[in-house]
Amino acid sequence: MSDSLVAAGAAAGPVAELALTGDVTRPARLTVSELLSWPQHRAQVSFDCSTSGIQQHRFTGPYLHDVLVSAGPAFDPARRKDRLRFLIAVRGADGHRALLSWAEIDPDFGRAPVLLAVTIDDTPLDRAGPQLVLPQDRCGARYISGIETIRVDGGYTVWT
Ligand SMILES: Nc1nc2c(c(=O)[nH]1)N[C@H]1C(S)=C(S)[C@@H](COP(=O)(O)O)O[C@H]1N2
Ligand SMILES: [Mo]
Repeated sequence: MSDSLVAAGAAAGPVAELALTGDVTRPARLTVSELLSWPQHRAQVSFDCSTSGIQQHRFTGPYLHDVLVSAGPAFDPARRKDRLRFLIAVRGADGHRALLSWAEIDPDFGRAPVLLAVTIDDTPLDRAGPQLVLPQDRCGARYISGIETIRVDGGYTVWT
């Protein structure tokens, strides 16, 4: 990249960082450009918003499942039953939050092709931060943008 483009990027503001935390052996802080190191997938989606109506977008990015597996979730990957109590809590910089279950995105269970998008409609999300993309959702509310934190949780407090 040319020096002028680097300078333009810097002038437009700092890049966002996503914190990957919770019951994982390798917690991480990831920028959008670091999310490009996982295999990239495309999704063309349509979702309904109660305030703005139907929206259609194209997203690219890694599977959420691939990124979370890299962080080393605290279960035995060989034992399918062990994964069923795990939750994934996603929070945007504005405080908007939603939960997924681990089983929802696990290839052995719900197999939902959820993306951690790095582009929306060909626009990079480096400064805004990644966006959750759930092609299986009819409603847009879980398409959390500007993701700041993803916490993998073994549900230890839920089951007490
Ligand atoms: N961070 C964040 N992401 C969010 C929301 C929000 O309030 N904060 N709203 C959700 C809702 S309700 C919808 S329908 C989609 C699209 O909303 P938008 O058109 O406001 O982007 O984004 C979702 N992602
Ligand atoms: Mo919405």
